[in-house]
Amino acid sequence: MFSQKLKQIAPIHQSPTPMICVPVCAFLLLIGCPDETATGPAGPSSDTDAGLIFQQSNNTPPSTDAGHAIQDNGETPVADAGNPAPDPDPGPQCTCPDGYDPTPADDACTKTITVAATNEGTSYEVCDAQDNWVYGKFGAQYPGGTKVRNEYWGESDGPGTVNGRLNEVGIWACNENTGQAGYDPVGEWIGFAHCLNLDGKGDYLVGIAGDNQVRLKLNGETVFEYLENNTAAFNYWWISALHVNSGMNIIEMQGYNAHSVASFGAEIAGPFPFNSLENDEAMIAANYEDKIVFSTGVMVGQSFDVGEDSGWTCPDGYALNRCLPEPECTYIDVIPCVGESDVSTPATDGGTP
Ligand SMILES: [Ca+2]
Repeated sequence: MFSQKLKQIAPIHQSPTPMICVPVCAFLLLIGCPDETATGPAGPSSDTDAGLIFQQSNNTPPSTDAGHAIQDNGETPVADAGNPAPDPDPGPQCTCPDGYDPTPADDACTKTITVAATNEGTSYEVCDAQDNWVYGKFGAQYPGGTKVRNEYWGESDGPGTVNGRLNEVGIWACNENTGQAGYDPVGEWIGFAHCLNLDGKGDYLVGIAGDNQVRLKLNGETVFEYLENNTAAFNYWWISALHVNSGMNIIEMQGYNAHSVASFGAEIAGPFPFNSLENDEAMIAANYEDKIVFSTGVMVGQSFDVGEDSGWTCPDGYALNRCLPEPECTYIDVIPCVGESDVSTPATDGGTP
């Protein structure tokens, strides 16, 4: 059942805690190079987090953004009390099978089941990860294979140049002894859940990268993952496009450190008009930079929330719901309205709960 109270989004993201960027080159030289690269430390710290301007909160992006199609809070028709006009054409109504309710914009049917989340008893604080020139050195990679290399996405041929999204927003669990990002946890998926509660359907871009593996889920279902133990998971900023229906959607982003040095970065940008991100060219043309609504870069000082042996965990197919005042696990199934075959909308069925 889709409860209206879910529209109240808890302000779970506080302002980022400024981090004092401590040069770590000497430290790195002592401990050896980051894994997967034998070419030395990242050089002078060029962390520019202070220059990031993240205006978003965890709230639903304003529906009045120019240029996107989610604007269903428009004017209310003025009723003429003395001369009742015929009801305006309500447009196609969404009919749903038993157990499903129409989404707020009547664009799909959804079933949600919410159960308690398990607190694993261990909580990792988020620290700014160590920069490295190999992070994002090849730029962004889009689903169709197109690669875009520049300073924003990443472009480096050697230790003297450190840039790109993963260096900008990369984080990992703090080492409690040093107060800086450490190696641990090793061998555990950790990350964040971000809840979108939308008045209308839309498209979103997600960028993700990590040392050593990354995974992206929409409504409990994996939509992108990079599980190879090679350097590509952090040499590229991996872009995915998500179609999301109106109502509640949960995006979960996780990183996995196989060994040694760790970093994980992810960003959500949008909304963009529904079905507007159909190919690499459209995604490249979209204004990702100005539409970021979530970034790991603003999580420093907070806690990782989606873990396996730490943070919060949910049953398979359920997503950690941070729209609620307390974290809970929500299963979200989205299907087309009866009689419609909305092939443009990928199923976000998380499987039978
Ligand atoms: Ca690693």
